[in-house]
Amino acid sequence: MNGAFLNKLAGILPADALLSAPEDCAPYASDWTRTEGVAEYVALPRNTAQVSAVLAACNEFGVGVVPSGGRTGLAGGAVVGKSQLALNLSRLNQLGDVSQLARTVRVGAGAITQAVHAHCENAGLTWPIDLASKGSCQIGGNLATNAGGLRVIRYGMARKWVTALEVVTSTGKVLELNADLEKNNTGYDLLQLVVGSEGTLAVITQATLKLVPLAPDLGKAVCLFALKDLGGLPYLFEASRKGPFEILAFEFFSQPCLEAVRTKLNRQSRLSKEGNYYVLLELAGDKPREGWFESVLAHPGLVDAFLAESSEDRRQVWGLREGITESVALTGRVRKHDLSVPVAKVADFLADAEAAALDFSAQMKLYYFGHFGDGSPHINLVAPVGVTAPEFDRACDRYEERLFPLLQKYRGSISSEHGVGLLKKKWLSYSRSPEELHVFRSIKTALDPKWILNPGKVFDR
Ligand code: 2HG
Ligand code: ZN
Repeated sequence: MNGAFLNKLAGILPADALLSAPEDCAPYASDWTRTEGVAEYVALPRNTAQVSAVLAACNEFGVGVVPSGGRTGLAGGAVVGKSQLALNLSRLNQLGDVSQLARTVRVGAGAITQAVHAHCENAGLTWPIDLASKGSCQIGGNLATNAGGLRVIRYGMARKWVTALEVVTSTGKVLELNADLEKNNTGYDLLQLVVGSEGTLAVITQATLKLVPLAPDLGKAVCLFALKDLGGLPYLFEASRKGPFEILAFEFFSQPCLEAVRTKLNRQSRLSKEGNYYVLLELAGDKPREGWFESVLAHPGLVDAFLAESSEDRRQVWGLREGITESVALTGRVRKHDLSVPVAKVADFLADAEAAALDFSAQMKLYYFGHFGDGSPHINLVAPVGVTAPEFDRACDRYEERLFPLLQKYRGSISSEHGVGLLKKKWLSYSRSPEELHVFRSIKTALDPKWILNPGKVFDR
């Protein structure tokens, strides 16, 4: 890295806020995808003024800068490339007072999501974005990637739950976007443009989050269903929608996922019969009407059900779903996909995706799970024991050449929630037209004329 640039950085940041020892920098080079990165220098600013000065310096010297938070991303969005500066926002972790009147809280980009939940709980409120990675991920990253999570069916994605952002542009200008207004109909919505832009348009430094009352535990129930086949999934979803009750989550997973959670994490299901697929239905409000379970279970595609009403039982059932990512990672080399198709088509799409994988069944195994109710299935491809990494990677590449055209046929999206980052970039044209990508590039150039912000992520120049 250029000496004059480094001297400038050293004048902006105190010594403990600029890391250069390889062992200190290494953890900041990548994310949960473990994609190889190279962080030679890591800036750890404490406040917005420092972020602004660092970005102005990067812009002046044309140095690429990779913003990051908890680095829990699953698309390689925080992976640092050669000669790029890692800009980690973890130290901007202030938690402001909760406003009961406005039902908001102002927090720093580096505030850990779970810490925000705990902070707001004291006031009987919560930020309703619930993610399996909540113990490590940070608000800035949640917003920069428009995170989804486990209760999108009830609350939507992260972008719905923010009323103001403080951001720093590529040239170091600090902008306050939207100033906490509930209604603001004055031209382009710059706040929403930054949300989901994966650090390519501006760096988020603070956010005002919208809160909701904590859902009362009373009356909350979690049901785990075992299903014989994929056809049971849309049936059960429709039956649940007719409840009548409020659906807080409608998640699904396949038998290999349950098997992985059992063997790797030693978590057991309380069902007495096995299925090929499982559904976790969380509901609140009114209980299902008399006889609802019996009538649903009479369907030939449903095998068994377990109703968890105590908080311990509910925790156990959620533990099966929440343990999948970790246990699959312990099973073998993984390639991840978070896809999106119209909810009415998820089961058909999965059947086709499974058929397309038959030729590669010796080199890779399919693990399905995810957010059925949002039309958002995750397909994790996993290397069986004895298959080498190059064999597995080749099979995945060939499978993807079938999977993505199939997805396009279903008018789906290559990423429902993890984002494009580095790893999905080559598939972006399956979800976005050349005309859209042209607009993307014009917006990028307008906000980041030298293309220094998270270079090489989402799309290329
Ligand atoms: C989830 O739904 C996350 O648990 C992670 O989006 C998905 O590991 C994955 O592929
Ligand atoms: Zn997910």
